[in-house]
Amino acid sequence: NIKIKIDNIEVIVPEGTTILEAAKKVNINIPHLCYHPDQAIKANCRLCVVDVSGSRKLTAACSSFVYEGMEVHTNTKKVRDMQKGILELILANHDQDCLKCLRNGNCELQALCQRFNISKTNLVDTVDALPLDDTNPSLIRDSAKCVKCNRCVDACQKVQEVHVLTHSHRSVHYNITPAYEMPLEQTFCVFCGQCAAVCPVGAIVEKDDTAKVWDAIYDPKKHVIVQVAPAVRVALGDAFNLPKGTIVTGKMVAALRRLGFDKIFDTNFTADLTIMEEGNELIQRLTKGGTLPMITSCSPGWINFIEGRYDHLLAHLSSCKSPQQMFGALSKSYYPEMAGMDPKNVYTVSIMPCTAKKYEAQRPEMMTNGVAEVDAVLTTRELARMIQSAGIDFVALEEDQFDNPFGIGTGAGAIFGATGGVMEAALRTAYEVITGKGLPSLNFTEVRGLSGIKESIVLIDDMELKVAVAHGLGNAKILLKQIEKGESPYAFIEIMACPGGCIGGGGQPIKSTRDVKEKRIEAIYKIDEDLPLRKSHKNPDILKLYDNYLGEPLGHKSHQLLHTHYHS
Ligand code: HC1
Repeated sequence: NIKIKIDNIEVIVPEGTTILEAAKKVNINIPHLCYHPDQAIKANCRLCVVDVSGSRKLTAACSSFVYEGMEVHTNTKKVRDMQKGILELILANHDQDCLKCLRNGNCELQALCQRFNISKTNLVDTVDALPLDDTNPSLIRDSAKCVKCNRCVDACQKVQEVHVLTHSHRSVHYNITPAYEMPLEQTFCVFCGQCAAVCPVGAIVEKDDTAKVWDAIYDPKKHVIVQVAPAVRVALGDAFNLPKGTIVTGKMVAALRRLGFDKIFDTNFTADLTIMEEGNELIQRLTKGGTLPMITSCSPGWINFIEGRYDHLLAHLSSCKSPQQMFGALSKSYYPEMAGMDPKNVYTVSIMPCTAKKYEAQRPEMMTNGVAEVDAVLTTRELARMIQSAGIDFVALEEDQFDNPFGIGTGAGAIFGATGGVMEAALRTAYEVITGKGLPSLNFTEVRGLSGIKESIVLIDDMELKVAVAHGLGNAKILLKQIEKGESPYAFIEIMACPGGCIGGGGQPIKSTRDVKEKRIEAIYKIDEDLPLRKSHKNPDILKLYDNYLGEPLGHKSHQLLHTHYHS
């Protein structure tokens, strides 16, 4: 361990700790923009400069490691003047129309300017921006707001290995952009939104669809129903300053009712339905032959990735639509039929942790009876803004419950929201369906947690089923390369585009750092543990749905409504 002094406070930290991290230990928050706790050191914004005794120059705290006896001063006049100067330069190159920005109130640059009492820059406005990129359904890039911190580039290149965002030009013309400054739509962007999740300002944000949803709610001819994804309920509370990982299911349903939705349903229900279809598809491929390993298909960022980069492996994908789209299909078929409504009057909204879900809902394959299955997708952040804009005191709300017939989700549906959850849910069902016996333990702990790739061998009667889970597209690539070489030892693979699974989705409240993800994952498994039903094939409403409408898993009607195809 190493002993240093920061602002005359003694700190003892392990060797290899940076000054910035050491300062955090004693609650000194050194200003920074490019630093992100889950990313590699970049040291390009230089805002974190500090004065180290004995050094003639100021030192970047994010990239300098502590040494025995070091004395650091974070708050001298020289340091503050330098930090203020850097901030003013950044601000001079930044669109300052904060009222129009989705990150207003949750912007790291805004917070730093407030901290340094900078209300208006005296420097000449040097914003020299590329046109706003709003050509795709998921994300908006506004280079007039970019602070060139490179966090998005890191997320796109090092974590997701998608390599769309990169640098262009030099010096004052330096920019962050896709190659040749192309709009995202024309690139291999998968719309996962991991760039937006780490952006400190409003340079990359979700496409805001809240106005569309308000219009539908106010339209007396529309019957507006909403489904909520498994991972939203463990993250929405962040937007209302609740402790990270607070489970807010009941309050969330109450808030949706107050917003004016006619019915509030649970995507966990169609997550259970996905398991019925996908589990049976796996059993069919295992017993009757079919492409193995079979890979899950519910994460649209992942689907965009395989379609764009690994289209020769498309046969490995399960043909199941995602739970969002299974819900959408039922909402325009079974639901209006049951309620005696014209499907055209049903307006279906999804609340998702994911920006790619906006893209998924607009795919031409996702139409039922000639109408879009899902009419609008809002991210968790957009839902939070709707609740705030309606003046609802979220924390004070009494808990409410989902409506029927899509209101019951089992624990297996709930855990879809965390990496490994789809695999665990599928194994709970596949084991019992194949063996006809009850599982000795429902918890497949080997596929849980934040390791990049997890694997497990499950014994089903005398069959050894080898399975793997990857989250984050960089990790997915490793498993795909094995398949390409014919060396994959697995029968079934779960892939989720976002690190941590949906709890770390690109549309979740900012920030989703590793410690926050851990809390959300804990909350997801708590929901599962506390539910009386924890296996999809035991969901009574799913069984009713098959009896009354679908027939059997993989049957004709299921194929029509719940399965899809992929293309390059
Ligand atoms: Fe997900 Fe899924 S788990 S993809 O992460 O399969 O977005 O939460 O809704 O569709 O259920 C997201 C979450 C979500 C789907 C389900």
